[in-house]
Amino acid sequence: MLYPILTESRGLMDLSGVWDFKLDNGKGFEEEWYAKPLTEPMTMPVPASYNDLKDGVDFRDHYGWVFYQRTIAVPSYMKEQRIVLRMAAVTHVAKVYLNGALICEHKGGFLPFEVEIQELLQPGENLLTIAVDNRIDHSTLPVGSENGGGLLSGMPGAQNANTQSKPRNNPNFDFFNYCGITRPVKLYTTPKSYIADVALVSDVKDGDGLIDYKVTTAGEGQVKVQVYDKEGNLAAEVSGAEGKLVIKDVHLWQPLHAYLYEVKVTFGEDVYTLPYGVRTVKVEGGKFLINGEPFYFKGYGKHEDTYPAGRGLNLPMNTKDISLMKWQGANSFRTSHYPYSEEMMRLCDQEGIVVIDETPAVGVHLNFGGGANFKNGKRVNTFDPIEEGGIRTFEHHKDVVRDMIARDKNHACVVMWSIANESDSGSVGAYEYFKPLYDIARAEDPQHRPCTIVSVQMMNYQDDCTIRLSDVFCLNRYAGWYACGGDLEAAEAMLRKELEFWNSLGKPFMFTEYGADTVCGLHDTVPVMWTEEYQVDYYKMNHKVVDELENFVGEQVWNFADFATSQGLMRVQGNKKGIFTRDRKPKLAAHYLRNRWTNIPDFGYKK
Ligand code: GCB
Repeated sequence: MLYPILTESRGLMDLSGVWDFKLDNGKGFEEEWYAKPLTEPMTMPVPASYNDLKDGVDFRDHYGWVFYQRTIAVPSYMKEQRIVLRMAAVTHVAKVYLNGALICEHKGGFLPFEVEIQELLQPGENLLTIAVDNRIDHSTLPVGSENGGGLLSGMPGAQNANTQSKPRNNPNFDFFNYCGITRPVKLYTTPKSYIADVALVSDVKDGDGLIDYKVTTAGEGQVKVQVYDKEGNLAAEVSGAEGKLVIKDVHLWQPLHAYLYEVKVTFGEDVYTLPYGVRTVKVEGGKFLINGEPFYFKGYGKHEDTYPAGRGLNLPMNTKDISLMKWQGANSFRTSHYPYSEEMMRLCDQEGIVVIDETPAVGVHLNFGGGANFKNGKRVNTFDPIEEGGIRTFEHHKDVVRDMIARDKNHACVVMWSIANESDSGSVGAYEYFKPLYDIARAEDPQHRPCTIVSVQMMNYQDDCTIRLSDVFCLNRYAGWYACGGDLEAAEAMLRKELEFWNSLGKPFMFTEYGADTVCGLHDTVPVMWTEEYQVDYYKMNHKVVDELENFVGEQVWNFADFATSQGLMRVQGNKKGIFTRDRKPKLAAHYLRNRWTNIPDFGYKK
């Protein structure tokens, strides 16, 4: 799916701004709130998560539908155009109404969807309503617990469904269930015959860039593709909907040294341009190769999480985060635990930041941390048949893998797909659940990037189905925190034993998470858990181990910054594993990592 842009043939209108807003009181649909102006609406900015924007616990923790509304009018000179309404992300379910009629529905809170509206618009003002549902359960991604406490259910004090004062979301994941219209809503136009999609795959031979391209179109016309370099010189040109472009003496896109060409596609009257970096990605033996050189990932698992926008698009913070990463010598991050905004992906292309792109499949694990899940008194395993209470995410999971790749396939920054985070990948039925998802990812990605599942720490890691499926083993490991917390010596022995196993498998492996909660400003002369000193010692111990292992190709710390979560005994106003605070001030470990990472090359660290 193409990102909406302004070109010589395409118009673009951003509907960002202050919309009318109302929480559903249970009667919104019955009373058809979408058919007329909302009565006594609140103000609400779009894009943003609504939760932190008005005060009161009932507002923040609202369960169910909300209604957003505004009017739109489209200039009459656009009448002959195709007019598309595009929502970049609505979390988690959307029903879109125009003048009271339902015009589209969408499930999944982190990927775009669109609908043609030129035939539906009335002259003058039109009433646009977007109803948004934030409920999560065993059929949604991310997954919500249906039994109460969610991820924290194994912990003392957690409520189960029967003792909760009212229905609420119980995330089976460790981040706040921010929701609303979190990314821009836009109107764009195209000529009636238009470019629907572009797919690019590059290779490099004898210093030249070879780009296989495919343009999907609707209607009548001839396709022409031109590639311009940074100075605006024509570097390649070819006709036809499919074929090969050759760029002589190509400038490669390199980590932290981005170079983007502009690919200009013309089809009849329609013109679409996209920035494109030429680079190759390959896994060979125990190495992760970018442009044929062994790359070492240094960086983070992140969140789209800022105050008070929640998961709402925050362009200044995206820029600041990349600046902080560069200050530290980091070169990469993972879009934990959902696809990030298109604006962030485009920024990473421009800034040379390497990205592991992750679906919103988090919480596909009904027995997390040994916590059991029951139906009719019988223990239910994650991948048991649906009738017996097993997870119901499979069909939706296929959609999000497909849609993420459809959206992000041309980004140079994306070097690997993460199909899920910390699912129940060691249990019976996991292979059968995940194998088809890897197959889809491998078939849908024209660039055939490596695929992975980010795996959870478990006792029986030898049973992890990702061993059979992943191109790179991505491990989330907390030796010295959740395991052997406070005893770094024991943690070191435990970690070394496990990592030697992964090293012996002959494929590259890396940390996609490791970390220790740290309250900024808490210090001690002895490294005690939660202090800034402990966080530094925790990382030093982990690095001692991973530096010994030749197939270990990267360290992504958990987390870049402190972030909001549900409440629980292990969370102090959120998760405190950030190397930066939520407002991006460095903890002690930020300086330690800066020193380490500026001394580790991006390429050739593991000989
Ligand atoms: C994990 C999860 C992440 C949590 C983290 C933690 O393994 O993938 O979402 O936030 O642990 O801090 O517990």
